[in-house]
Amino acid sequence: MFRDFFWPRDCSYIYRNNTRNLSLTAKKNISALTEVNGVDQPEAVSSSAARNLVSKRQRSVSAQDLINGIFDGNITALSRAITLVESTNPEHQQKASEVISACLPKANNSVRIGITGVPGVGKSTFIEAFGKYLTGIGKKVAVLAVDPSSSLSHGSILGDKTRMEELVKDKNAFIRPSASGETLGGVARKTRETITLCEAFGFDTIIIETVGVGQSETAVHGMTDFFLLLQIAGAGDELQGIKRGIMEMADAIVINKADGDNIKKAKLAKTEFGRALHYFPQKSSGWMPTALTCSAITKDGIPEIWEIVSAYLTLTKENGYFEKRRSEQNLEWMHEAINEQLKLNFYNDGKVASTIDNTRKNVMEHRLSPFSAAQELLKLFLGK
Ligand SMILES: Nc1nc2c(ncn2[C@@H]2O[C@H](COP(=O)(O)OP(=O)(O)O)[C@@H](O)[C@H]2O)c(=O)[nH]1
Ligand SMILES: [Mg+2]
Repeated sequence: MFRDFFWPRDCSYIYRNNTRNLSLTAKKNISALTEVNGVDQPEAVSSSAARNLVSKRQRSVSAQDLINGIFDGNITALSRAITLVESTNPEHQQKASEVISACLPKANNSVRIGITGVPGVGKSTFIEAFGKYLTGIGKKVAVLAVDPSSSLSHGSILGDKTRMEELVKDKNAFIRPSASGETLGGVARKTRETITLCEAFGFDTIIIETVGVGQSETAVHGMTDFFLLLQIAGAGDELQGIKRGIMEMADAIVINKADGDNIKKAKLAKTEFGRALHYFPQKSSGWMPTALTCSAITKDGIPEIWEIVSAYLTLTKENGYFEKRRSEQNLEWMHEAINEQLKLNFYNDGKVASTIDNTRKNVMEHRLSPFSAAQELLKLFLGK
């Protein structure tokens, strides 16, 4: 089991605080390990040993050490690198980008599967069953999530850990709670970089869950090879209430909870979805999306889902779509990174920050058109 799962979302603070305490004590030339106030120092701890420890710890987070650690299969190094990716500290970001650059050449050998569906449909339970099946056939599985709301809900995956009891204990699986962030763009960037790190580490199957709200499906679709929509059989009119765009993105629709009394309804739903899928325009991958049923509880239908993913991989690797799409995704990644950075620079600009509240007020009170307001702020930012 990888410890990462049980750690607080940002475990780096533990590390930082420890290091800071040690540095202080070392500087004051008191013996080390005074992290707990009120606990007497053991006489035997020498200050030189403390200094030694501090320097070791500091060295252990150099970009090169993290890179070596990731390539050596050290899960702590992977977790720390992900924490750097998630950090907003510019120094951390610099280090993260060094690690990512080194990881990129090793990071393409995988299948990335996106999973979406409304809350309650069984995504977490499904990922547990599917993930266990995959590690059972020798795969190394990393589970990540894109959840732009997670700063409020403290991470959907973390909240769901009881649904992934077996996978959490599996030495060939790694589950990382979603990155927090205010913008979907920011969260998506962090997730993409985390994918790179996980792949360089040696995970060959990356599962990315989306909470199924807002635009997170589009973001996850944009970073995966295969997109799976989970559904449950409803009251008969299955297609009601499903966003057309999501159906269009799906490479497979899986009707979950096909167990007990529900089997018959699930089969009917599968037929209805299968028929509906035929009305969508042909995909540029050449793949014909399919509808299936499964039960994440009884595990019925789980192997068949992997068969479908495998068939998709065979087809798209043969016809060149797989590589082409990944290249396109890389370009998209670059553009998104530019957009994100420009936005960040704009909103963090001193002149913009000191004016924007007033400009917002003028726009809200109809004294200034939104377009002119944007132009004014951009002029300030660009210095023109
Ligand atoms: N009967 C049945 N219940 C399921 C199945 N999959 C999930 N559930 C139940 O559905 C509820 C929601 O599941 P969860 O995995 O948390 O859904 P999520 O919100 O999409 O992640 C839980 O009570 C699960 O036990 C299934 O295949 N069959
Ligand atoms: Mg869940």
